[in-house]
Amino acid sequence: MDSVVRGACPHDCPDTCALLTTVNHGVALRVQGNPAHRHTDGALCTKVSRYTERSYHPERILQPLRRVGPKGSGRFEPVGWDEALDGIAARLKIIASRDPQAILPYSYAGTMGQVQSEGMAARFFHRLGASHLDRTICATAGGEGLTHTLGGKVGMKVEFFAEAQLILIWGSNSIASNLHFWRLAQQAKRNGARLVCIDPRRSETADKCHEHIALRPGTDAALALALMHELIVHDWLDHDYIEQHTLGWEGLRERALQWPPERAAEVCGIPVQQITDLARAYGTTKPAAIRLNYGMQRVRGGGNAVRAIACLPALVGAWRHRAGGLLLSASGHFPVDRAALHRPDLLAGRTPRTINMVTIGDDLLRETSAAFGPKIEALIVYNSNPVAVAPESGQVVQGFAREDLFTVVLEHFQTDTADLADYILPATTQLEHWDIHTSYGHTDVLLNRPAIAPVGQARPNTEVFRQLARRMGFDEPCFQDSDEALCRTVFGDAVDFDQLLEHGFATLPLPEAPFAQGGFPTASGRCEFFSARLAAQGLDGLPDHLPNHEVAGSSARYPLAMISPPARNFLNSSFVNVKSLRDIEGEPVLEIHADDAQARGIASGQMVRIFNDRGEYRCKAKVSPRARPGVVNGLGIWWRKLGPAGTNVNQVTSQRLTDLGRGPVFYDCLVEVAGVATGS
Ligand SMILES: Nc1nc2c(c(=O)[nH]1)N[C@H]1C(S)=C(S)[C@@H](COP(=O)(O)OP(=O)(O)OC[C@H]3O[C@@H](n4cnc5c(=O)[nH]c(N)nc54)[C@H](O)[C@@H]3O)O[C@H]1N2
Ligand SMILES: Nc1nc2c(c(=O)[nH]1)N[C@H]1C(S)=C(S)[C@@H](COP(=O)(O)OP(=O)(O)OC[C@H]3O[C@@H](n4cnc5c(=O)[nH]c(N)nc54)[C@H](O)[C@@H]3O)O[C@H]1N2
Ligand SMILES: [Mo]
Repeated sequence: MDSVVRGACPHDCPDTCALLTTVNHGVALRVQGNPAHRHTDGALCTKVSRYTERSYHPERILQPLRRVGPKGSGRFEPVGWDEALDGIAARLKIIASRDPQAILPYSYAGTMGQVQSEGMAARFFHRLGASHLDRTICATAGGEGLTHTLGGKVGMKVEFFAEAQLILIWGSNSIASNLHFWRLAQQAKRNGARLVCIDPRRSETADKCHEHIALRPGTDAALALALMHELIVHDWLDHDYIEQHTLGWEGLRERALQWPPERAAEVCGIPVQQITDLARAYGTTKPAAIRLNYGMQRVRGGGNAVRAIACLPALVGAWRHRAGGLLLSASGHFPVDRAALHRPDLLAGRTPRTINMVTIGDDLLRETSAAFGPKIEALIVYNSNPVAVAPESGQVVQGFAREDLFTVVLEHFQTDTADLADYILPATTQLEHWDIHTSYGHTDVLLNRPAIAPVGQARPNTEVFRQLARRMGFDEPCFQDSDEALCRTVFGDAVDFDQLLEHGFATLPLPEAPFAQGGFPTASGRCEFFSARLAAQGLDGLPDHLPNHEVAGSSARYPLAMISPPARNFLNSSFVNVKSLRDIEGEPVLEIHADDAQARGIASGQMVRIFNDRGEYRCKAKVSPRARPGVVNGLGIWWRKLGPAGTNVNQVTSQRLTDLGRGPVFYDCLVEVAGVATGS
């Protein structure tokens, strides 16, 4: 008899879908979207509808492995769990006895579950006194920009986009990376809404919008300031809203008046009329909604760009309507009890140094010094594939290849990172463990119950840290908590756990139009155009356009700007090894505009070198109108070992940081491209 188990999609995507897994005699037959969950609406993306292919993949790691050959040789031998855990604990103890800060966790959002991400792991590393990891690789520039302006990662309720009359899809390829939002946008379109896509790449989403504004990467703040200029000049302003619910209007007004559309058009590389038309539409259409996404903040000025854009809805009073305003991330709405879950009290007064995950390449190569602290001697990697996803991979690989570095990787698969491990520990997939999920694209809590027993000898991340804690002699009772108990701890009494057990999801009780009467969660309670907090740090109190670190046209040797947004059928570097999905993507490609291709004698299908001072990678060129002149698109994120020359796009990206949030600048990168003669 088949049974159906309620769960949640674990992947790093704004949609966080509710899943139904059909199980027969302990075997998961299929995974579907839960029709009872409104946002999922019974539909899944191609990737996750094949989740059972991932769980039962023939190449899944199903037992602990220990390195035998030299680092990176790829030679491992199977070991029992006890032997592996004893070996790891023994090594960590020796390092910790000198300085626990020489041990570093490295994790991101392989699973977004509150329990299998940092639930037990944070307790373990706090108790150990390991270095903190600054988890910046995706969203901190925009997150900080938003928080300085609106007070948190808060915004419109996503369902009301369906009622908007104008939607700006800004720095988001929604069809690829936010499919359930796209369904709402289409509903709005059918009701007469106008859709505008703001993106240097002519994405699948841009194809389906009424208008596409193909600005240069990293110029969004200039566009936003010019829109403000037009709102002011034409008096398309909601004076009452500005007066009642904002802070710093006079300063912002003065700043925006320095940005006539002609100036922004020059910076953005777009026609003046596109700006003036967009300003008119935004200033005169009600309700107007902005779906901002993280694609536009992976550049030097990403934080300021988000600040500038986040000012727009207040200027026109868009927040008054439930279908007006802006959504970048909804995650700030969730009342997660981090103190109870992560137990920072286990630090017991110690204040370990912090390592930024973006600069792991450089940091693994640093020696002990007063400024840096101890050399990194051990890395515990879980829920992440840094060798493929972190910038400037030449450095990252060199760091991971250090013979004296002790690396443990908890994984489903033999990733590029696992290749460089000392121990690989088999992790359970979402079908095999408990978890509880927040979302950054909607405001429902989802519970994930295990549908099947762990495959092979796989264990949940939590269990690995529980077992390591015991071997390290950490005897606090919190290391005994079961996964179900951890699930209950995440929200405490703030969410009815019995309802989650019964239905699989619960909707947070939030107002339909959160800022219709102001009430922003900032210090002033207003939308802060001017940030006293930033000014106190010696930074600009007002948002501004900050040019890229690597401005297009500034280098004769590297004249092309490169962005590297995700391929539709992968999720960052996850799923690259699922053959049916890899077959759809084909092989790594670089999209290049016909003019740029012609100037270099490059034809579609030809192998090219993409290079700068940081390195070089190779893939096939695709001459395509999806690329604008001067900008090439290296779709990501392939596993290095599956690429033609054993590298991927991050071979050329840089470890420089954003203006706010210490984030990465993946899309702020100059390169040159050249054809490779066949046979070379
Ligand atoms: N299918 C799929 N879905 C995913 C992911 C995936 O890898 N695959 N990744 C997930 C993750 S981790 C995240 S963070 C989100 C990311 O999803 P998004 O936040 O949507 O970000 P990106 O996909 O990085 O970029 C979105 C668009 O921004 C454009 N862009 C690049 N530079 C600029 C710029 O300077 N200005 C503007 N306006 N646009 C720019 C890119 O061309 C791209 O089309 O998606 C999640 N969903
Ligand atoms: N050039 C370029 N680089 C980028 C980006 C880009 O757009 N361009 N995007 C950036 C962004 S937005 C992000 S978020 C990062 C993403 O970087 P990562 O968070 O590292 O994401 P993934 O590459 O998906 O790797 C996640 C790994 O976790 C594993 N995993 C999944 N679930 C579990 C589990 O339950 N337990 C354990 N132990 N492992 C698990 C998966 O098998 C997978 O190998 O990449 C960044 N890198
Ligand atoms: Mo991300």
